[in-house]
Amino acid sequence: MNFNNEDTIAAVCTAPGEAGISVIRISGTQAMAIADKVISCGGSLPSQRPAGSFFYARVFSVADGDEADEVIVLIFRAPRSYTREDVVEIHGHGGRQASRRIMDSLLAAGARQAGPGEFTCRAFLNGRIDLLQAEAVADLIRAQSDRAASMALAQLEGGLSGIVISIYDSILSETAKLEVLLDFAEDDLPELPLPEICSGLQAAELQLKELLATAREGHILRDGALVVIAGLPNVGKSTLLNCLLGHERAIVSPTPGTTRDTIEEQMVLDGYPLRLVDTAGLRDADCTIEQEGVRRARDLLERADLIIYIVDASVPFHEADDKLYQDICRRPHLVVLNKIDLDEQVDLQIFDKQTIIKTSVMRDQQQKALKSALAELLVPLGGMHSQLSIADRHAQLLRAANEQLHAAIDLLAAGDEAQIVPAADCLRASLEQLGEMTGRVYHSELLDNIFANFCIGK
Ligand SMILES: Nc1nc2c(ncn2[C@@H]2O[C@H](COP(=O)(O)OP(=O)(O)OP(=O)(O)O)[C@@H](O)[C@H]2O)c(=O)[nH]1
Ligand SMILES: [Mg+2]
Repeated sequence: MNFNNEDTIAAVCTAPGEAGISVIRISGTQAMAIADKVISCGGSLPSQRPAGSFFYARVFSVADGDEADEVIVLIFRAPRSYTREDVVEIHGHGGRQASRRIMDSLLAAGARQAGPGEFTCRAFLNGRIDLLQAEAVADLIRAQSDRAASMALAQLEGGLSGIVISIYDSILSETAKLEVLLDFAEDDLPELPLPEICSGLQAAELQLKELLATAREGHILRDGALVVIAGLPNVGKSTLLNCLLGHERAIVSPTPGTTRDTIEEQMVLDGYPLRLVDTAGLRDADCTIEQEGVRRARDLLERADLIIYIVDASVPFHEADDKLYQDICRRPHLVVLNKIDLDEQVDLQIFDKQTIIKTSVMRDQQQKALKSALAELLVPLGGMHSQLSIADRHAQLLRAANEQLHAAIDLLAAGDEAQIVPAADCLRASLEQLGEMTGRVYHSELLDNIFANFCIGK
């Protein structure tokens, strides 16, 4: 990506399409000068208006002087703006044409089209937010559910940064104590305060582990819990998918083996984003297409965060059911005993009573109980325990930081002064990993990876 941070950038910040207004933002040292070239606002120039002012204006094309749009303009002056640069925000009419005409004028007047996330990248580089907060901006925009949005907002307001900085500072202060010891000549070493340093480091290790324990929660809220509907053919899997979604997404028929491919849809249940997948009925199929469907179903079962295992109550329990259930019961799961509107034939002995919901999906019986049982199972997976949600990038860095920290504690635990140098090396490596989380330490490839996932205009 390699943004040139000297350029003055502009982009449409609102989503394209029909809407009341569209917002175009200009940021950089030339923001006011460019605004002066294209915006007419009565007697004065935009650059003469005070910070924080907003006013009615017209935007004109630099090329031919034609009017591009009738707008409201907001003035922000560095450093009191999103990017900490001079920013001019133009609120024009919605729809594609008005915003395109304004952008054409701005580009002709010397602005450069902003890349994805470039405004937020500048906010980071100019020290207004750290990297965790920058990532939270993208999380908030992309949040699929109320809970995910709350988590992102807490992170944007510095919740996660505060904890990471506090762990960083604790390790740094113990490292400083070790480094003081390194300055003493061997014979002049004071009494070694290693037990005290070790217990300071152990407290930091505990905090690190607590943070790592929220990784699953973060994954569920960001990506959605992978909920896989599985069972033998013809038990009502596709009927259940349709019922949970509230529309006829999958084909339902009395012919066993109807669903071949996996069918994935997104939904929100009780504030949790879900990736709900209907699968092919699990059996030893003769046909190669169905075999592939069954292979895909098994592959998804391996990756599922939660399995909905459906059993047909109207047929005697099948040996294949037993085998399947032995695998599934070790994972987070819910057994749905379907078709209870028919004669109940199945023997329930093998199931854990706690996890069974008896229903007739087709007849719309017990839908509420089914949904609340599902929501209850999602709580321990992504349960808002901590108001924190770490992403994969954070989890990797935390694991690496923890390994180094743990190694340092092990080295120091013996109280041997010869281990002070290697322990200090481990602690510095641990600090480096934590620094990458907040962006205290960063490299351009890291920024490219993070901001490439942003939308243009943010
Ligand atoms: N009586 C009764 N029939 C049901 C119920 N739920 C589903 N069915 C019927 O059972 C048959 C199979 O339903 P599907 O939803 O296609 O079953 P499936 O598990 O997706 O089947 P495959 O895709 O072939 O593996 C259809 O004829 C449904 O109408 C129910 O609660 N009661
Ligand atoms: Mg089906």
